[in-house]
Amino acid sequence: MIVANPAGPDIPRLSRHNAPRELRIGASAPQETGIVHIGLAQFHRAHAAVATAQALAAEPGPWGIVGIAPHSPKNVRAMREQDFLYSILQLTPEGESVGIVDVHRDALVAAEDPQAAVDAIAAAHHKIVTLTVSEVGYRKDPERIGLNLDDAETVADFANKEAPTTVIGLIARGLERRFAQGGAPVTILSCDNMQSAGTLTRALVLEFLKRAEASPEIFDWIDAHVTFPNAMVDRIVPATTDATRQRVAELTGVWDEAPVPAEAFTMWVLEDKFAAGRPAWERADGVVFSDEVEKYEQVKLRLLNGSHSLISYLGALDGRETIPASRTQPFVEECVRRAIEDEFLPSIDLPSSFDAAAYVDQLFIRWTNFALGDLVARVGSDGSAKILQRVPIPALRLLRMGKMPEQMALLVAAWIACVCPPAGFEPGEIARAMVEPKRDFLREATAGVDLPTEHAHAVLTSGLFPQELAEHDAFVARVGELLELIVNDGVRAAASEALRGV
Ligand code: CS2
Repeated sequence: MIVANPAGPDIPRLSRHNAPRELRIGASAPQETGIVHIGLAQFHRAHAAVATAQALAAEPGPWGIVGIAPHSPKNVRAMREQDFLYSILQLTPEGESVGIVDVHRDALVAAEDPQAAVDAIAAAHHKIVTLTVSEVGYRKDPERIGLNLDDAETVADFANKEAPTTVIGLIARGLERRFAQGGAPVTILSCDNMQSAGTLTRALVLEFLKRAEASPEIFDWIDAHVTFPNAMVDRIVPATTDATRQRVAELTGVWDEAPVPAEAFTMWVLEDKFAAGRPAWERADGVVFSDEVEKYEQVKLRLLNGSHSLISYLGALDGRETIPASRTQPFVEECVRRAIEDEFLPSIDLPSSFDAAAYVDQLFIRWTNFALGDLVARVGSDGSAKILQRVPIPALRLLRMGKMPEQMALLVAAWIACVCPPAGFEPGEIARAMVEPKRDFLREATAGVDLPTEHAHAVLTSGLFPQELAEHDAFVARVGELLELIVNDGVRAAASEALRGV
């Protein structure tokens, strides 16, 4: 097909026939599918899909992937039009390179055809269901390891056998059908930035089935034949822009509507607990099988993701559009270093022989990737769900010792200033570009409140945060003071105050 390329002459649409062979990453998958992946955005396409292509080059197997997008048709449509191929545009300070991934064999949108999604999860030849649905997708209760029962769609799904709308609902219904069809073993592999991601997913699925009054035998079957390994997944992947598409077209000579920009770094640490086999992922770049995955999750969720949030909210309020532009401001770097050394690192149970200093050095280099140009607004999006994975544990650890987690308080204050600004405060267009599903909820929780200190109190006690943090008067007051400084004197004044301590 010839597609009008907005920035140049017409060039052919990427397809299996015209994809330059020498650009293929790893091997193409066979027609036979063995993996269902839920969440067809950037993370999976630049990570597990790439690892699968490389594993297939080392050891062929029935590991084609069926991609399921929960709601967005964008990548599904684009990939369908190009035989499911797409490119990875790797962007580093040293230069750029492009590779083409060819492991997907089908793709669908669950919201358009929930039955097809449930069928795919239930099919006996699918041996692994992988997930990258982001923190928000789990609809977890902020307090306990369980479903958020205030979430109307989750509750509606308990009675909705035919067309579940939530991800946990889809998996639970898929497992129910699978059990009814003979109960072939399967692995559910969460690849999201959640602590104990596999254990959590299992708890959510089991709670869903209980509340949906599933037949008692299914629980024994899940115990014996369904595994939920924990995993830590890491590769920074910004959103695709027209510039990404244009550059890929220049490098490949074909038009890819859905390429993924990515850094070079890639890491996947996972538990080897697979119920029905797996690709030879250990043969792919950056993959490690380990019994210490939960420790690696702590490392990544706090040192990388937690710092990322701080860089993002401070940067947005300072008018910095990208992560490298923010991270290279000396006041941001200083806050992040203090957060890492005083608050995150002491809260982590490090994996054995893990070189934390080298990891942190590498993080600062990764965050300085101007070529990648990761946006502050991307990282700052969905903060209400992300912060819960990154802030409460290190904050509460210090508070219980009678110390103030200054940088965690600053992070929360800056987040509030960005996504739920106190009356009269304008956080700027970078903060306004952050997607925050709880914006309306936060606006209601703070309606009629005047002072920034009261505003912070209203946010922290709105039910979004765990009770122990929300009821910690000194922490709530400190967030309020820092928010007041942001509003009156700017984010740099608040950062200086947090660096000085109370
Ligand atoms: C980021 C992550 O969105 C965020 O908050 O911290 O997407 C981060 O880029 C990835 O986890 C890197 O592996």
